[in-house]
Amino acid sequence: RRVYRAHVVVVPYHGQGHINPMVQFAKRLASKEIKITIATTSSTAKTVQQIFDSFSVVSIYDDIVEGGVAGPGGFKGFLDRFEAGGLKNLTELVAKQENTEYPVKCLVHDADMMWASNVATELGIARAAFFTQSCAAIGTYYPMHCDLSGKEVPLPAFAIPGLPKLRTPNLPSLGSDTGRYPPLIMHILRQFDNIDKADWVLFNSFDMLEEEVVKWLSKIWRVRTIGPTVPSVYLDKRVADDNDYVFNIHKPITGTCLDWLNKQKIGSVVYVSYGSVTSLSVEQIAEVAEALRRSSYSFLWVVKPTEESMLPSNFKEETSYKGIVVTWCPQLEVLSHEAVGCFVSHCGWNSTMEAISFGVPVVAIPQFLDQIINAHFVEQVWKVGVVSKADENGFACGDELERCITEVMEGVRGHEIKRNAIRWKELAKEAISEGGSSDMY
Ligand code: BUP
Repeated sequence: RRVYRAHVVVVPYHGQGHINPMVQFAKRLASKEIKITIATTSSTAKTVQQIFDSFSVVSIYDDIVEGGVAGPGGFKGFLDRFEAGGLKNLTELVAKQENTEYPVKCLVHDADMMWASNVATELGIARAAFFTQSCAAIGTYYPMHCDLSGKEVPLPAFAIPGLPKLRTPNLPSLGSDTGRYPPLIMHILRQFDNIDKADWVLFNSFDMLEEEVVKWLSKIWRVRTIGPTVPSVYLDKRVADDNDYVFNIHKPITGTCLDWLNKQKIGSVVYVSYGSVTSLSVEQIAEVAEALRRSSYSFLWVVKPTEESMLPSNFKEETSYKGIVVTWCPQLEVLSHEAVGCFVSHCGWNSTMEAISFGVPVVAIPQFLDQIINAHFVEQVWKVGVVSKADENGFACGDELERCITEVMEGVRGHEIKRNAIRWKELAKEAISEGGSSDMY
């Protein structure tokens, strides 16, 4: 019979970019004799349970609260239903454990679901808020929240200590996009509503990676960096059998691109992905296609199923001698494959951390929100890649993308970038290893 030190309930938000970091963290906790219950939506619960049969995974929402964002009230209506249902069901779940051998000692909740902290307060248990964005991105949003809620702003967003001075184009795209994303932006800023009461504030990052920002945020909250949250098998190999990842919360993936990668030369492939959220326009797709057609390197390009029909006619046939286009790939296996030479990435935080963890140089093609500041760090702070410059249409043209790919793949700069990428990979491994800065919990 297993004996545990404590029982922790982990409450991830059900989006693709949120599940993995929190489930991976749960695995790390479980390896330290902590009993884990994961509470999530019914379909995510099913996927997570299939992959991780050692956890208790419970559903606290019917899928996913009547109609999701397409239901009554749009995004805001969905969030309100989500919150009301979550509060009730999570309270019941935790309360039910009270007289068992392992009552719940702590809630680890996605910072996106700040209402979960009210459950902890009401039931008198500890709580940790988990951010799935970088310390720097959160550090730039926080003063905006203070500003809106009339609190004293700890420091202006433009002067995070120890960082190169950030200019407006490097900041998360709040200012320029308020018209386009108001409910989303307000949702992001709500993450801070009662953050001051959190017992811990967790980040999927590591101290060395964001040293000065971590120091600054640690003066405001009890910050703990716990990343990178990639499976142990890829880094320190300390957690037994830790090689699974929820690659796609919607469907299982097939392995065809790995067979193709196995046939490519070391460091010869450009891996291109705009992530699971961004949808490209026909014009953008044409520019990426042009860059890949002209580049002297092979490519593996992930497009959305909806984008496939937007590819230039005959593109797949004409480039089949050097590249493949897929609608999903097992990104960790791809990034850790020796054939991959660089990652053309939208720089979502998971993708950025994964590139850092595997020492893969980046061509950054940020689209919005925190991707902008992540891309800035990639080029200016960690020096592991270059940011492609947008033209008057707001995206990188084929020439520019091709130039960036060449810059990262070859020459003196490419060599330096590769060296830096390998150094960060080693530091990431050190952070997560026993006694490392991300192992202190
Ligand atoms: Br696309 C894709 N395969 O083809 P996001 C993503 N992933 O394994 P991020 C795959 O999904 P945003 C694919 O490794 C990451 O851990 C990927 O991807 C994996 O996250 C996870 O959504 C989520 O692209 O971007 O990079 O944080 O900010 O857009 O959510």
